[in-house]
Amino acid sequence: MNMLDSSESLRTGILNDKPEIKGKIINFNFFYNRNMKTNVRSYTDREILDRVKSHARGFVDYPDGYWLIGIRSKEDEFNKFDDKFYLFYNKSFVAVYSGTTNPGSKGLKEYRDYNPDGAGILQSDRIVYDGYIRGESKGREVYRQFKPFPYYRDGDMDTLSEELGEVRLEVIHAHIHDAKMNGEDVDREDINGWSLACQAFNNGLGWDQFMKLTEKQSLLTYCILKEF
Ligand SMILES: [Ca+2]
Ligand SMILES: [Ca+2]
Repeated sequence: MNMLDSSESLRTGILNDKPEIKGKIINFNFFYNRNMKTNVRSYTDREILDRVKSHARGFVDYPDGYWLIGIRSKEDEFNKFDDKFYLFYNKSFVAVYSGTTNPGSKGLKEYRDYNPDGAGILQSDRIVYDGYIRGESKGREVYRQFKPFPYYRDGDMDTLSEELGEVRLEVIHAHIHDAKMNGEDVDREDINGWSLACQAFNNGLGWDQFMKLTEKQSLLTYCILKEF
């Protein structure tokens, strides 16, 4: 099978608008906003798969079906959608999107409005199997967190999103969702209140594609890696 090289795709910046259907897998050369600007470097599929196996705490095996990997930017630019989401189908790369795996200004600076201990930061280098379920949040379809994903509370009020203090383990409604306004794609750059711990895609077209590809899948495995 012709495996895709995601790093090559990202470098060339070509949008393939005719997905090639191979068995159950819909292969895009890649799909993301051409103007996607993240601070995460590009990877080959193999690099990502190997890293999940060697670094994601909780790893047992590669999930069947679709699963998602967030890669958290080392640069950690304040309040920016500077991370990436890689969609795989078992061990095959499907697509890459931009977004955030960490809260923005509202979460980091105004967490006292909703939690006295700090902004929720999901743990990186961690995988949780079938921890998300397709459902509804604020009137639109999302993947809802329904199993605990280890997380931290960052309460130091600086501009960094950090894994500080004890590891906590409850469901904190850190859903996987879009960042549209009333269903309209505005291709946001600033996180503001769009993530208080949530995993948010900032490009609406990419989000729609992700949700279309995964529409028959109720449960989703999610992994977060630190940029490496
Ligand atoms: Ca980030
Ligand atoms: Ca901080």
